[in-house]
Formats: sequence, structure tokens, C-alpha cells
Amino acid sequence: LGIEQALRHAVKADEFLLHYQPRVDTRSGELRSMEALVRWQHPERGLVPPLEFISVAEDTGLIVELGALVLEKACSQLAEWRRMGLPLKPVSVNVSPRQFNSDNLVSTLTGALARHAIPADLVELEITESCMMSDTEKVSASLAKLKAIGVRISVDDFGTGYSSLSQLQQLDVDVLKVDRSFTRNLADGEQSQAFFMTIVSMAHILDMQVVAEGVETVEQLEILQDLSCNEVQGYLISKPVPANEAEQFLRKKL
Ligand code: G
Ligand code: G
Ligand code: MN
Ligand code: NA
Repeated sequence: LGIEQALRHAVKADEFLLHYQPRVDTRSGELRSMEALVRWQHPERGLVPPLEFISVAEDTGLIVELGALVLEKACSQLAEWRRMGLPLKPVSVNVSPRQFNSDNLVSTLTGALARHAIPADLVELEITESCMMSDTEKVSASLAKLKAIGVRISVDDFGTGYSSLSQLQQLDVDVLKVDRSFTRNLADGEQSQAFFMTIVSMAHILDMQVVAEGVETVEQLEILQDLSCNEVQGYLISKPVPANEAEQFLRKKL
């Protein structure tokens, strides 16, 4: 069976689950939110990581259905944690370009929120920089509709696309997630740090929070504290974990 066929079947059979990776305050280490990352629970191959199927899903258009499943699962998980009496934190969900440009994202999202009675500000949509910067007018209109629902918006993998500063200034986004390639370079020296600091200043001027992705060492964390980066995410804090482990983060066991 080709991967496309298998994926089509998997969407119908709902063979997906979400792992969660915490995002914490850079200084206090307190949990701020969690990123939902999809995994394919394949009956024979076990847990398949997204790198092996997201691009196929994107190319075939299956990502629209898969993305809807992911939003549904994120909202359903939040509702379950609420039933357990846990203090909730926002969950961020990755939105692919095709999903972002599809006409039914708004109805899919409002449907999932409503079915589980989840306040919109508990959901954040991560949209990659390259997707955001394609057609500024169209993107602004789409973002306005999403913001009207009340969800938060972040720019994912920032620094790997090619946004102009004027585009960035026009976009109504809440969070800038700086790509992990910039985090990796932080310990190299002054220039990398100054560069990162400039991104932080720019984001703050534009009223955006800054998240450093891929934080793996204490040294990187300490530099990011000095640079006033708001939040960090990465293996130093935790790798993405199943829902039952993520639940412990909500219980303040991070
Ligand atoms: O979880 P992992 O680090 O293996 O994720 C690899 C890539 O897959 C990342 O770029 C991530 O953004 C993407 N990804 C993970 N989950 C989803 C999802 O639900 N939807 C989309 N569109 N991309 C996802
Ligand atoms: O593109 P996006 O930012 O959504 O990618 C999330 C991906 O990054 C996931 O596949 C996740 O497993 C991975 N990731 C998360 N933290 C780290 C880290 O500290 N180092 C590395 N190398 N990858 C990470
Ligand atoms: Mn992401
Ligand atoms: Na990213």
C-alpha cells in the first residue's frame, strides 16, 4: 500500500494522537502553554513521526482533514483536563499552509471549540513564517477572521522564511517563535546573541511575545534570560510527551 493510501485510511480510521511539549516562562520556568504535535499510531509500524507524513498529507490535500482531527483532539483533550479539575493552559496547534488557506478552517475551529466548550483564548494557531508572508492581503484577511474568533496566533519557525519588516509590522500576531537554528548558534558568540536580541527588541516593539525554540542547554537558557526572551521550548525543559505525562505539567510538576 502506498503511503498516500495508507494515510487516507488512517484519517478515516482515526489512527492519530497528540503529544505535547511545554513552553515555559524563561525566568520563572512556569508553564505557559503546550504545543500539540501529531503522531500516527500505525497498527504495524508503531508511532510514526510527522516528518514522515505531514508533507504527503500537505501534497495530497489530506492535511485539511488531518488538521481538523488535530484541532478536534486538542479541544477534546482540554475538555478532559478540565473535567479532571486541572488548571488549563493554552494549547498551540500547527496549521499547515494548505489548511490555513482552506475556506473551512474558521468553521472547523469554531466547531471544535463549541463542541467542547473551550474558550478560544485557550487555543493558539502556529503558522509558519513562509506561509504568513505569501500574499499579505489575503493572509491579513484570514488572520482577521481567526483573531475575531479569539484564538491566539503565532509565527512558527521565524527567521527561516523571508518576511519583510513591513509585512511583519502589518500582521496581527501575538507570538514570534524563533527558529531553533538561532537558538543553536547562541553560544557561538556575541554576534549571534546580538542578532537574537535584535529579534526580541523588534518583536516587543510590535507587541509580540518571543519564544525560543529548540533550547537544549542551560547555557542557552541563561543567555535567553539575559536577552529578555519571554518563553522557551525545547529538550532542556521536556521533549514532546503523551497526554498523560503532559497532565503532570498542569499539576505543576515540571
Ligand atoms: O513532533 P516533531 O518535532 O517530530 O514535528 C516535526 C514537524 O511536524 C514540525 O515541523 C511540526 O511543526 C510538524 N507538525 C507536528 N504536528 C503537526 C500538526 O498537527 N500539523 C501540522 N501541519 N504540522 C505538524
Ligand atoms: O516546526 P515546529 O517548530 O513545529 O517543530 C517542532 C519540532 O521540533 C518537533 O518535531 C519537536 O520534536 C522538535 N523539537 C522540540 N524541541 C527540540 C529541541 O530542543 N531540539 C531539537 N533538535 N528539536 C526539538
Ligand atoms: Mn510548531
Ligand atoms: Na518551529
